[in-house]
Amino acid sequence: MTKGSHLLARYVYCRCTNGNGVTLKYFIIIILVSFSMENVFATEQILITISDDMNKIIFDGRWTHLTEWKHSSQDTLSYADGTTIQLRTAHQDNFIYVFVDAVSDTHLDKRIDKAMVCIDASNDKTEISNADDYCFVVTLDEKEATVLQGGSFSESDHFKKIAEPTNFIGIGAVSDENDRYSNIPHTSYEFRIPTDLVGRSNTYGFYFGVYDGYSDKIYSWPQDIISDSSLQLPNPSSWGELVSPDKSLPEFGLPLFALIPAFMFVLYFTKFRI
Ligand SMILES: [Ca+2]
Ligand SMILES: [Ca+2]
Ligand SMILES: [Ca+2]
Repeated sequence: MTKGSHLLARYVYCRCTNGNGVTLKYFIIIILVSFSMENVFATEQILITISDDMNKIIFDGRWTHLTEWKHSSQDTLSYADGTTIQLRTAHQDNFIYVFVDAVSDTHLDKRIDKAMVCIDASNDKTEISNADDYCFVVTLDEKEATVLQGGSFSESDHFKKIAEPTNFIGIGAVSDENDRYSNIPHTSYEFRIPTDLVGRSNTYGFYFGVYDGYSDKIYSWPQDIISDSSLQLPNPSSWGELVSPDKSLPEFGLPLFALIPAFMFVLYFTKFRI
């Protein structure tokens, strides 16, 4: 069963009379799916879409042309101080593509402003990061990204820097007139994350943050994450989820669908007439 739901089977004996006055007896199996509302709705989700165009992305850290990221999911994130971030996500073949468009960050703090995208490959939401948690940190105007992998290395150090994975790309830049949301120059970041690293899943743990050096603030998703330090990565237990709804419905996985034919089969063969 998927997390947050429980499957219960109940057998009910039914003695009924049909329209012709014939008494029928049935054993009816009632399958109940009960959801833990706390688990299902406590985790925020971003829905990622499959795309045919992501392999055409030109990785320059900005909208290279007006329709470059058109065939991707869009999430508009608004913050209490008026800040807006446009997030675009898609997957194609062996990559997850993420575009963080920090529309409100018009203070161009080169080599300071940054965006970080984190994926919990198994979505096990541990309090302390583990080896399937990865964070990709891209700094404005720096050529190399920083890639971090989780693990308990010391009481305060739960991520370590690793070599850039093969085929990973992360780049930050200043937007230009091709930006879909604003003509005022601002920071934006493009990521290509290989599934060879994070695996293929319909549901990843997911977190991202945009750090603005001018205000010394981090704008994160999920938004209610409170961190001791603006640059400290929050624990995976507080991350949201990146969900691929076009592959399967996470809360109604295969086990339930597989039981429906079985239910019909049992119902048919337990029906009998006196
Ligand atoms: Ca681009
Ligand atoms: Ca994990
Ligand atoms: Ca800035």
